Amino acid sequence: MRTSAPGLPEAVAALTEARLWSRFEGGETTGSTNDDCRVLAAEGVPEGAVVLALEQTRGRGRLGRTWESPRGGIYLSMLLRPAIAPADAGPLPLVVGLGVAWGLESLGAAVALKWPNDVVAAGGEAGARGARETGAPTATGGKLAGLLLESGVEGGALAWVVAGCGLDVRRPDGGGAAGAAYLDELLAAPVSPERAAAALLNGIAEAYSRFMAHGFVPMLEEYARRSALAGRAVRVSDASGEFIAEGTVAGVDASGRLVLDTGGGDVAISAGDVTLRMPE
Ligand code: BT5
Repeated sequence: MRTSAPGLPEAVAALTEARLWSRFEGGETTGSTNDDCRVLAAEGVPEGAVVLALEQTRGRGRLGRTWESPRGGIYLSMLLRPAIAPADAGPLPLVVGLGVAWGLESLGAAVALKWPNDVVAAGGEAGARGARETGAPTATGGKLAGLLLESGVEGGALAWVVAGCGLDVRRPDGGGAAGAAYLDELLAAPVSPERAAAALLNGIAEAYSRFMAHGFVPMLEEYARRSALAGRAVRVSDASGEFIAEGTVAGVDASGRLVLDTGGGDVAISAGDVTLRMPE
């Protein structure tokens, strides 16, 4: 299943400072690093294993969607075994997202977080202005990275979490995925996929260890500062595209839920897809 490119796991291991990551696997091409990492989870491998690939043939997004995974990106999945109750795991995707943001910032990229699981190029005021002028439906920058967290519960406890991250590093020939952004285009100089992976792993380890030590509440401000949605008018829909709610984003709460001011009171949403409403 995995074809080994000598060097990818070793190269990333050598560049990664965080001690959380204890085992590096993978290679050039695989189906899905999340699938490979889930095998490790089922085998009882301890927390801290990382599976890497330079290309995926069956990259998965959420809800059965596809993650386009050509050469030029980096695809990685991390095995975590947080000793927390399943009910307390809500903030984990946001924690990992914040770690990805820190990692990308350490490389010099300006990024923002789009609840629940997207890391986008920072749009900022210029992006919002551009969207108003062109009538474009989104005022955030393009999607730079996506996260897919999967977990298993055994005997009422969270037994494993596989956190998968796909990062667009270099635009592939042919233009790339619709609405995607590419790390190289945000940086003064190109970065290797190995270095990008190590930066992500360092950032995620820092965010995860802070979360495990102190919980999500002390991280809320760091998250809010990078929010691509704060104050924006949005619509949230469920997996089948059915309307859940719309309103102005007030923030995220201690459980990682998106809080919307609907005009008739606040609602907190734990899962869904967010689209920005057209500026009026
Ligand atoms: C995600 O899903 O954003 C989660 C993506 C997780 C991918 C990683 S790669 C390593 C690990 N192994 C896997 O098999 N998966 C994980 P979602 O929010 O459902 O977004 C999917 C949508 O993003 C698609 O429907 C497209 O619209 C868009 N998309 C697909 N490929 C993209 C890309 N390379 N860059 C930017 N946007 C993309």
